[in-house]
Amino acid sequence: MAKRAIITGITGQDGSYLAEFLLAKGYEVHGIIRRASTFNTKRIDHIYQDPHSPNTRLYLHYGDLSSGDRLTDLIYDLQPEEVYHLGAQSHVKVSFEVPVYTGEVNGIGTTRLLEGIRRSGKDTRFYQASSSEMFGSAPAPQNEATPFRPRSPYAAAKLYSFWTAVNFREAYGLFTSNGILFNHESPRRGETFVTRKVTRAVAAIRAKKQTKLYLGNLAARRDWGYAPEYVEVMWRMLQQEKPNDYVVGTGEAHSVEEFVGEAFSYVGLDWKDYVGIDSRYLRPTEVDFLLADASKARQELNWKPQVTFRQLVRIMVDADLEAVGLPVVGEGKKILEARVSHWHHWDAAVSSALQASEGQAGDNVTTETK
Ligand code: NAP
Ligand code: G4F
Repeated sequence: MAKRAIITGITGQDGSYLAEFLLAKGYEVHGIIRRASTFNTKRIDHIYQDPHSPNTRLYLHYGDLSSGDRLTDLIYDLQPEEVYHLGAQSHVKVSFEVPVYTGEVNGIGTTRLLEGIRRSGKDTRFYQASSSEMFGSAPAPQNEATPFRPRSPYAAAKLYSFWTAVNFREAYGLFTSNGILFNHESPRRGETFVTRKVTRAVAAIRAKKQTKLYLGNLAARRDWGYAPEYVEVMWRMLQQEKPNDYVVGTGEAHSVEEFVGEAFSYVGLDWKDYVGIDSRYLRPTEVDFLLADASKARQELNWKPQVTFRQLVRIMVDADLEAVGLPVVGEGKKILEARVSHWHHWDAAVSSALQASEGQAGDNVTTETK
Protein backbone atom coordinates (compact mmCIF):
# COMPACT_ATOMS: atom_id res chain seq x y z
CA MET A 1 0.00 0.00 0.00
CA ALA A 2 1.12 3.54 -0.75
CA LYS A 3 2.47 5.47 2.21
CA ARG A 4 0.37 8.50 3.11
CA ALA A 5 1.91 11.89 3.88
CA ILE A 6 0.48 15.25 4.92
CA ILE A 7 2.34 18.38 3.84
CA THR A 8 1.61 21.73 5.47
CA GLY A 9 2.77 24.59 3.25
CA ILE A 10 2.33 22.52 0.07
CA THR A 11 1.75 25.68 -1.98
CA GLY A 12 5.17 27.09 -1.00
CA GLN A 13 8.54 26.60 -2.65
CA ASP A 14 9.56 23.55 -0.60
CA GLY A 15 6.07 22.09 -0.30
CA SER A 16 5.64 22.02 -4.06
CA TYR A 17 8.98 20.29 -4.64
CA LEU A 18 8.37 17.86 -1.80
CA ALA A 19 4.95 16.95 -3.21
CA GLU A 20 6.56 16.14 -6.57
CA PHE A 21 9.27 14.13 -4.85
CA LEU A 22 6.82 12.09 -2.75
CA LEU A 23 4.48 11.47 -5.68
CA ALA A 24 7.46 10.21 -7.67
CA LYS A 25 8.19 7.86 -4.76
CA GLY A 26 4.64 6.47 -4.93
CA TYR A 27 3.18 8.26 -1.88
CA GLU A 28 -0.40 9.41 -1.46
CA VAL A 29 0.03 13.10 -0.69
CA HIS A 30 -2.38 15.32 1.24
CA GLY A 31 -1.65 19.04 1.20
CA ILE A 32 -3.14 21.62 3.53
CA ILE A 33 -3.88 24.89 1.81
CA ARG A 34 -5.28 28.21 2.98
CA ARG A 35 -8.43 29.73 1.64
CA ALA A 36 -7.51 32.86 -0.34
CA SER A 37 -9.55 35.21 -2.48
CA THR A 38 -7.07 34.71 -5.31
CA PHE A 39 -5.46 31.48 -6.49
CA ASN A 40 -2.54 30.44 -4.31
CA THR A 41 -1.84 27.06 -5.92
CA LYS A 42 0.28 28.14 -8.87
CA ARG A 43 3.33 26.13 -7.70
CA ILE A 44 1.31 22.91 -7.61
CA ASP A 45 -1.21 23.38 -10.41
CA HIS A 46 0.91 21.22 -12.71
CA ILE A 47 0.67 18.23 -10.36
CA TYR A 48 -2.95 18.66 -9.43
CA GLN A 49 -5.01 15.55 -10.03
CA ASP A 50 -8.76 15.33 -10.48
CA PRO A 51 -10.14 13.76 -7.28
CA HIS A 52 -12.66 11.86 -9.43
CA SER A 53 -9.87 9.97 -11.12
CA PRO A 54 -9.39 6.44 -9.71
CA ASN A 55 -5.61 6.87 -9.68
CA THR A 56 -5.49 10.16 -7.81
CA ARG A 57 -2.67 10.43 -5.29
CA LEU A 58 -2.69 14.16 -4.55
CA TYR A 59 -5.45 15.65 -2.38
CA LEU A 60 -5.83 19.20 -1.11
CA HIS A 61 -7.63 20.18 2.09
CA TYR A 62 -8.40 23.60 3.49
CA GLY A 63 -6.82 24.37 6.83
CA ASP A 64 -4.84 27.02 8.65
CA LEU A 65 -2.05 26.69 11.16
CA SER A 66 -3.69 29.35 13.30
CA SER A 67 -6.63 27.06 14.02
CA GLY A 68 -6.17 23.68 15.68
CA ASP A 69 -9.49 21.84 15.29
CA ARG A 70 -9.19 21.31 11.58
CA LEU A 71 -5.58 20.14 11.83
CA THR A 72 -6.47 17.60 14.51
CA ASP A 73 -9.41 16.35 12.45
CA LEU A 74 -7.27 15.92 9.35
CA ILE A 75 -4.59 14.00 11.23
CA TYR A 76 -7.23 11.84 12.92
CA ASP A 77 -9.11 11.15 9.67
CA LEU A 78 -6.10 10.60 7.40
CA GLN A 79 -3.87 8.69 9.85
CA PRO A 80 -0.75 9.57 7.84
CA GLU A 81 2.55 7.71 8.16
CA GLU A 82 4.43 10.99 7.77
CA VAL A 83 3.72 14.69 8.35
CA TYR A 84 6.01 17.28 6.78
CA HIS A 85 5.39 20.56 8.57
CA LEU A 86 6.57 23.28 6.16
CA GLY A 87 3.79 25.85 6.55
CA ALA A 88 4.96 29.15 8.02
CA GLN A 89 5.06 32.92 7.76
CA SER A 90 8.53 32.44 6.35
CA HIS A 91 9.76 36.00 5.77
CA VAL A 92 12.21 37.22 8.43
CA LYS A 93 11.77 40.96 7.75
CA VAL A 94 7.97 40.62 7.75
CA SER A 95 8.16 38.89 11.14
CA PHE A 96 9.28 42.21 12.70
CA GLU A 97 6.09 43.77 11.36
CA VAL A 98 3.74 40.93 12.41
CA PRO A 99 5.50 39.34 15.40
CA VAL A 100 2.37 38.06 17.15
CA TYR A 101 0.98 36.45 14.02
CA THR A 102 4.39 34.94 13.27
CA GLY A 103 4.54 33.42 16.76
CA GLU A 104 1.00 32.11 16.42
CA VAL A 105 1.60 30.40 13.09
CA ASN A 106 5.31 29.44 13.23
CA GLY A 107 5.31 28.59 16.93
CA ILE A 108 1.94 27.50 18.29
CA GLY A 109 0.94 26.08 14.89
CA THR A 110 3.50 23.33 15.42
CA THR A 111 2.10 22.44 18.84
CA ARG A 112 -1.35 22.16 17.28
CA LEU A 113 -0.07 19.57 14.81
CA LEU A 114 1.96 17.66 17.38
CA GLU A 115 -0.98 17.53 19.76
CA GLY A 116 -3.11 16.18 16.90
CA ILE A 117 -0.56 13.44 16.27
CA ARG A 118 -0.20 12.60 19.95
CA ARG A 119 -3.95 12.34 20.41
CA SER A 120 -4.48 10.29 17.25
CA GLY A 121 -2.42 7.48 18.82
CA LYS A 122 -0.82 6.58 15.49
CA ASP A 123 2.97 6.42 15.20
CA THR A 124 3.09 9.19 12.63
CA ARG A 125 6.56 10.52 11.82
CA PHE A 126 6.92 14.30 11.95
CA TYR A 127 9.33 16.61 10.11
CA GLN A 128 9.76 20.11 11.52
CA ALA A 129 11.06 22.79 9.16
CA SER A 130 13.57 24.39 11.49
CA SER A 131 15.87 27.10 10.26
CA SER A 132 19.46 28.29 10.31
CA GLU A 133 17.97 31.66 11.35
CA MET A 134 17.74 30.12 14.84
CA PHE A 135 21.56 30.40 15.05
CA GLY A 136 21.26 34.17 14.60
CA SER A 137 24.42 35.79 15.95
CA ALA A 138 26.17 32.52 16.87
CA PRO A 139 29.61 32.38 15.20
CA ALA A 140 29.94 30.47 11.93
CA PRO A 141 30.22 27.67 10.97
CA GLN A 142 27.11 26.39 12.73
CA ASN A 143 26.26 22.75 13.47
CA GLU A 144 23.90 20.81 15.73
CA ALA A 145 25.99 21.67 18.80
CA THR A 146 26.05 25.44 18.17
CA PRO A 147 24.01 27.41 20.74
CA PHE A 148 21.01 29.23 19.27
CA ARG A 149 21.01 33.04 19.35
CA PRO A 150 17.84 34.09 17.46
CA ARG A 151 17.68 37.63 16.06
CA SER A 152 14.07 37.97 14.89
CA PRO A 153 10.51 37.08 15.89
CA TYR A 154 10.66 34.54 13.04
CA ALA A 155 13.71 32.83 14.52
CA ALA A 156 12.30 32.91 18.06
CA ALA A 157 9.08 31.27 16.88
CA LYS A 158 11.02 28.62 14.95
CA LEU A 159 13.06 27.94 18.06
CA TYR A 160 9.88 27.38 20.06
CA SER A 161 8.83 24.82 17.45
CA PHE A 162 12.26 23.20 17.43
CA TRP A 163 12.13 22.58 21.18
CA THR A 164 8.47 21.54 21.10
CA ALA A 165 9.34 18.87 18.54
CA VAL A 166 12.25 17.72 20.76
CA ASN A 167 10.00 17.73 23.82
CA PHE A 168 7.28 15.62 22.16
CA ARG A 169 10.02 13.16 21.16
CA GLU A 170 11.34 12.92 24.72
CA ALA A 171 8.04 13.16 26.59
CA TYR A 172 5.81 10.95 24.43
CA GLY A 173 8.21 8.98 22.25
CA LEU A 174 6.94 10.61 19.06
CA PHE A 175 9.15 10.32 15.96
CA THR A 176 9.93 14.01 15.44
CA SER A 177 12.94 15.23 13.46
CA ASN A 178 14.15 18.79 13.00
CA GLY A 179 15.80 19.76 9.74
CA ILE A 180 17.84 22.88 10.50
CA LEU A 181 17.99 24.02 6.91
CA PHE A 182 20.17 26.85 5.65
CA ASN A 183 18.85 29.08 2.86
CA HIS A 184 17.75 27.20 -0.22
CA GLU A 185 16.51 28.80 -3.38
CA SER A 186 15.08 27.96 -6.77
CA PRO A 187 13.03 29.45 -9.59
CA ARG A 188 10.02 28.83 -7.31
CA ARG A 189 11.45 30.96 -4.48
CA GLY A 190 9.06 33.63 -3.20
CA GLU A 191 9.58 36.89 -5.08
CA THR A 192 10.48 38.98 -2.01
CA PHE A 193 13.41 36.86 -0.80
CA VAL A 194 16.67 38.43 -1.85
CA THR A 195 17.85 35.86 -4.41
CA ARG A 196 14.63 35.78 -6.37
CA LYS A 197 14.19 39.54 -6.06
CA VAL A 198 17.60 39.88 -7.72
CA THR A 199 17.13 37.28 -10.47
CA ARG A 200 13.69 38.67 -11.38
CA ALA A 201 15.14 42.17 -11.52
CA VAL A 202 18.00 41.02 -13.76
CA ALA A 203 15.47 39.55 -16.19
CA ALA A 204 13.18 42.61 -16.01
CA ILE A 205 16.14 44.96 -16.59
CA ARG A 206 17.25 42.87 -19.56
CA ALA A 207 13.66 43.03 -20.88
CA LYS A 208 13.71 46.84 -20.40
CA LYS A 209 10.79 46.67 -17.98
CA GLN A 210 12.79 47.87 -14.96
CA THR A 211 15.70 50.29 -14.56
CA LYS A 212 16.67 50.06 -10.91
CA LEU A 213 16.79 47.48 -8.11
CA TYR A 214 16.65 48.57 -4.46
CA LEU A 215 18.10 46.30 -1.79
CA GLY A 216 19.06 46.43 1.88
CA ASN A 217 22.18 44.96 3.52
CA LEU A 218 24.57 43.68 0.85
CA ALA A 219 27.17 42.50 3.36
CA ALA A 220 25.15 39.66 4.93
CA ARG A 221 26.51 36.22 4.11
CA ARG A 222 24.36 33.17 3.52
CA ASP A 223 24.89 29.49 2.75
CA TRP A 224 22.68 29.21 -0.33
CA GLY A 225 21.71 25.82 -1.80
CA TYR A 226 19.30 24.51 -4.41
CA ALA A 227 15.85 23.78 -2.91
CA PRO A 228 14.92 20.44 -4.57
CA GLU A 229 18.01 18.85 -3.06
CA TYR A 230 16.83 19.99 0.36
CA VAL A 231 13.37 18.41 0.18
CA GLU A 232 14.99 15.07 -0.51
CA VAL A 233 16.90 15.30 2.77
CA MET A 234 13.64 15.98 4.65
CA TRP A 235 12.37 12.64 3.42
CA ARG A 236 15.63 10.91 4.33
CA MET A 237 15.31 12.15 7.91
CA LEU A 238 11.96 10.42 8.28
CA GLN A 239 13.31 7.14 6.85
CA GLN A 240 15.93 6.80 9.63
CA GLU A 241 15.60 4.23 12.37
CA LYS A 242 15.48 6.96 15.02
CA PRO A 243 14.39 10.61 15.03
CA ASN A 244 17.13 13.20 15.18
CA ASP A 245 18.07 16.80 14.35
CA TYR A 246 20.25 17.70 11.38
CA VAL A 247 21.94 20.79 9.99
CA VAL A 248 21.60 20.97 6.20
CA GLY A 249 23.57 23.32 3.97
CA THR A 250 26.31 23.46 1.37
CA GLY A 251 29.25 24.50 3.59
CA GLU A 252 29.94 27.53 1.40
CA ALA A 253 28.83 31.09 2.13
CA HIS A 254 28.57 34.15 -0.11
CA SER A 255 27.51 37.72 0.51
CA VAL A 256 24.38 39.26 -0.95
CA GLU A 257 26.70 41.48 -2.97
CA GLU A 258 28.39 38.42 -4.48
CA PHE A 259 25.00 36.98 -5.44
CA VAL A 260 24.04 40.26 -7.07
CA GLY A 261 27.36 40.49 -8.94
CA GLU A 262 27.11 36.93 -10.20
CA ALA A 263 23.51 37.36 -11.40
CA PHE A 264 24.11 40.62 -13.28
CA SER A 265 27.39 39.51 -14.84
CA TYR A 266 25.76 36.29 -16.10
CA VAL A 267 23.68 38.44 -18.48
CA GLY A 268 26.57 40.81 -19.23
CA LEU A 269 25.57 43.70 -16.95
CA ASP A 270 27.47 45.57 -14.23
CA TRP A 271 25.33 45.52 -11.07
CA LYS A 272 26.72 48.88 -9.89
CA ASP A 273 24.85 50.58 -12.74
CA TYR A 274 21.49 49.33 -11.46
CA VAL A 275 21.48 48.61 -7.71
CA GLY A 276 20.55 51.18 -5.08
CA ILE A 277 20.22 50.84 -1.30
CA ASP A 278 16.91 51.51 0.44
CA SER A 279 16.91 51.43 4.25
CA ARG A 280 13.39 50.02 4.33
CA TYR A 281 14.89 46.63 3.49
CA LEU A 282 17.21 46.69 6.51
CA ARG A 283 16.23 44.67 9.58
CA PRO A 284 16.24 45.95 13.19
CA THR A 285 18.61 43.08 14.00
CA GLU A 286 20.47 41.33 11.19
CA VAL A 287 21.95 37.85 10.95
CA ASP A 288 25.39 38.54 9.50
CA PHE A 289 26.90 35.19 8.71
CA LEU A 290 25.35 31.75 8.26
CA LEU A 291 27.53 28.85 7.16
CA ALA A 292 26.56 25.22 7.60
CA ASP A 293 28.70 22.48 9.00
CA ALA A 294 26.52 19.67 7.67
CA SER A 295 28.89 16.80 8.39
CA LYS A 296 26.29 14.92 10.45
CA ALA A 297 23.78 14.94 7.55
CA ARG A 298 26.53 13.90 5.17
CA GLN A 299 27.53 10.95 7.33
CA GLU A 300 24.18 9.74 8.66
CA LEU A 301 21.88 10.65 5.77
CA ASN A 302 24.42 10.24 2.99
CA TRP A 303 23.44 13.69 1.74
CA LYS A 304 25.67 15.93 -0.32
CA PRO A 305 24.37 18.78 -2.47
CA GLN A 306 25.27 18.74 -6.17
CA VAL A 307 24.40 22.27 -7.27
CA THR A 308 26.98 24.96 -6.49
CA PHE A 309 26.40 28.66 -5.77
CA ARG A 310 27.38 29.74 -9.29
CA GLN A 311 25.13 27.10 -10.83
CA LEU A 312 22.22 28.09 -8.60
CA VAL A 313 22.48 31.70 -9.80
CA ARG A 314 22.48 30.53 -13.42
CA ILE A 315 19.48 28.24 -12.93
CA MET A 316 17.49 31.06 -11.34
CA VAL A 317 18.45 33.75 -13.86
CA ASP A 318 17.68 31.48 -16.82
CA ALA A 319 14.26 30.66 -15.36
CA ASP A 320 13.43 34.31 -14.85
CA LEU A 321 14.62 35.24 -18.34
CA GLU A 322 12.31 32.57 -19.70
CA ALA A 323 9.47 33.87 -17.52
CA VAL A 324 9.70 37.34 -19.12
CA GLY A 325 9.86 35.84 -22.59
CA LEU A 326 13.56 36.37 -23.29
CA PRO A 327 15.93 33.72 -24.62
CA VAL A 328 17.90 32.09 -21.80
CA VAL A 329 21.68 32.37 -21.59
CA GLY A 330 21.48 28.61 -21.30
CA GLU A 331 24.02 27.46 -18.73
CA GLY A 332 21.37 27.13 -16.01
CA LYS A 333 19.09 25.00 -18.11
CA LYS A 334 22.02 22.80 -19.15
CA ILE A 335 23.06 22.25 -15.53
CA LEU A 336 19.64 20.91 -14.66
CA GLU A 337 19.46 18.67 -17.70
CA ALA A 338 22.91 17.25 -17.06
CA ARG A 339 23.21 17.04 -13.31
CA VAL A 340 20.00 16.55 -11.43
CA SER A 341 17.13 14.11 -11.43
CA HIS A 342 14.17 14.52 -13.71
CA TRP A 343 11.56 15.79 -11.29
CA HIS A 344 13.01 19.15 -10.32
CA HIS A 345 13.20 21.33 -13.37
CA TRP A 346 11.58 24.73 -12.98
CA ASP A 347 8.85 24.36 -15.52
CA ALA A 348 5.70 22.29 -15.41
CA ALA A 349 6.79 20.00 -18.21
CA VAL A 350 8.71 17.66 -15.99
CA SER A 351 5.79 17.06 -13.70
CA SER A 352 3.45 16.56 -16.60
CA ALA A 353 5.89 13.95 -17.78
CA LEU A 354 5.74 12.34 -14.36
CA GLN A 355 1.95 12.25 -14.49
CA ALA A 356 1.88 11.02 -18.07
CA SER A 357 4.18 8.14 -17.16
CA GLU A 358 1.61 7.14 -14.55
CA GLY A 359 -1.44 7.69 -16.73
CA GLN A 360 -2.27 10.82 -14.71
CA ALA A 361 -1.73 13.61 -17.21
CA GLY A 362 -4.53 16.11 -16.89
CA ASP A 363 -3.55 19.65 -17.70
CA ASN A 364 -5.19 22.53 -15.91
CA VAL A 365 -7.78 20.46 -14.12
CA THR A 366 -10.11 22.71 -12.19
CA THR A 367 -9.84 21.91 -8.51
CA GLU A 368 -12.70 21.91 -6.10
CA THR A 369 -10.65 24.41 -4.19
CA LYS A 370 -10.78 26.98 -6.98
P1 NAP B 1 7.23 29.57 1.50
O1 NAP B 1 7.51 29.43 0.05
O2 NAP B 1 7.03 30.93 2.07
O3 NAP B 1 5.95 28.67 1.82
C1 NAP B 1 5.27 28.77 3.05
C2 NAP B 1 4.02 27.93 2.99
O4 NAP B 1 3.32 28.04 4.23
C3 NAP B 1 3.03 28.34 1.89
O5 NAP B 1 2.41 27.20 1.38
C4 NAP B 1 2.02 29.16 2.68
O6 NAP B 1 0.74 29.22 2.09
C5 NAP B 1 1.96 28.36 3.96
N1 NAP B 1 1.39 29.11 5.08
C6 NAP B 1 1.73 30.33 5.52
N2 NAP B 1 0.96 30.69 6.56
C7 NAP B 1 0.10 29.67 6.77
C8 NAP B 1 -0.97 29.45 7.69
N3 NAP B 1 -1.31 30.36 8.59
N4 NAP B 1 -1.65 28.27 7.62
C9 NAP B 1 -1.32 27.33 6.68
N5 NAP B 1 -0.33 27.49 5.80
C10 NAP B 1 0.37 28.65 5.83
O7 NAP B 1 8.40 28.88 2.36
P2 NAP B 1 9.51 27.83 1.89
O8 NAP B 1 10.70 28.57 1.43
O9 NAP B 1 8.88 26.81 1.04
O10 NAP B 1 9.92 27.19 3.30
C11 NAP B 1 9.24 26.05 3.82
C12 NAP B 1 9.45 25.99 5.32
O11 NAP B 1 10.84 25.86 5.61
C13 NAP B 1 8.99 27.21 6.09
O12 NAP B 1 8.54 26.76 7.34
C14 NAP B 1 10.26 28.03 6.27
O13 NAP B 1 10.14 28.85 7.40
C15 NAP B 1 11.27 26.92 6.46
N6 NAP B 1 12.64 27.22 6.02
C16 NAP B 1 12.86 27.67 4.77
C17 NAP B 1 14.17 27.87 4.35
C18 NAP B 1 14.46 28.38 2.96
O14 NAP B 1 15.60 28.82 2.75
N7 NAP B 1 13.53 28.30 2.03
C19 NAP B 1 15.24 27.59 5.22
C20 NAP B 1 14.95 27.10 6.49
C21 NAP B 1 13.64 26.90 6.88
P3 NAP B 1 0.38 30.34 0.95
O15 NAP B 1 0.95 29.81 -0.34
O16 NAP B 1 -1.09 30.37 0.99
O17 NAP B 1 1.06 31.61 1.38
O1 G4F C 1 16.41 36.25 1.27
P1 G4F C 1 16.21 36.69 2.66
O2 G4F C 1 14.97 37.45 2.98
O3 G4F C 1 16.34 35.38 3.56
P2 G4F C 1 16.64 35.16 5.11
O4 G4F C 1 16.30 36.33 5.93
O5 G4F C 1 18.03 34.64 5.22
O6 G4F C 1 15.59 34.01 5.48
C1 G4F C 1 15.40 32.90 4.63
O7 G4F C 1 16.29 31.88 5.01
C2 G4F C 1 16.06 31.35 6.33
C3 G4F C 1 17.12 30.28 6.57
O8 G4F C 1 18.29 30.87 7.03
C4 G4F C 1 14.66 30.79 6.39
F1 G4F C 1 14.45 30.24 7.62
C5 G4F C 1 13.65 31.88 6.11
O9 G4F C 1 12.34 31.32 6.09
C6 G4F C 1 13.94 32.47 4.73
O10 G4F C 1 13.68 31.47 3.77
O11 G4F C 1 17.46 37.58 3.14
C7 G4F C 1 18.78 37.12 3.00
C8 G4F C 1 19.73 38.28 3.32
C9 G4F C 1 19.41 38.98 4.64
O12 G4F C 1 20.61 39.22 5.33
C10 G4F C 1 18.79 40.30 4.21
O13 G4F C 1 18.99 41.37 5.13
O14 G4F C 1 19.59 39.27 2.31
C11 G4F C 1 19.53 40.53 2.92
N1 G4F C 1 18.86 41.47 2.00
C12 G4F C 1 19.45 42.56 1.44
N2 G4F C 1 18.55 43.21 0.69
C13 G4F C 1 17.58 41.41 1.61
C14 G4F C 1 17.39 42.51 0.78
N3 G4F C 1 16.59 40.52 1.88
C15 G4F C 1 15.39 40.72 1.28
N4 G4F C 1 14.39 39.84 1.50
N5 G4F C 1 15.15 41.82 0.48
C16 G4F C 1 16.11 42.72 0.20
O15 G4F C 1 15.87 43.70 -0.50
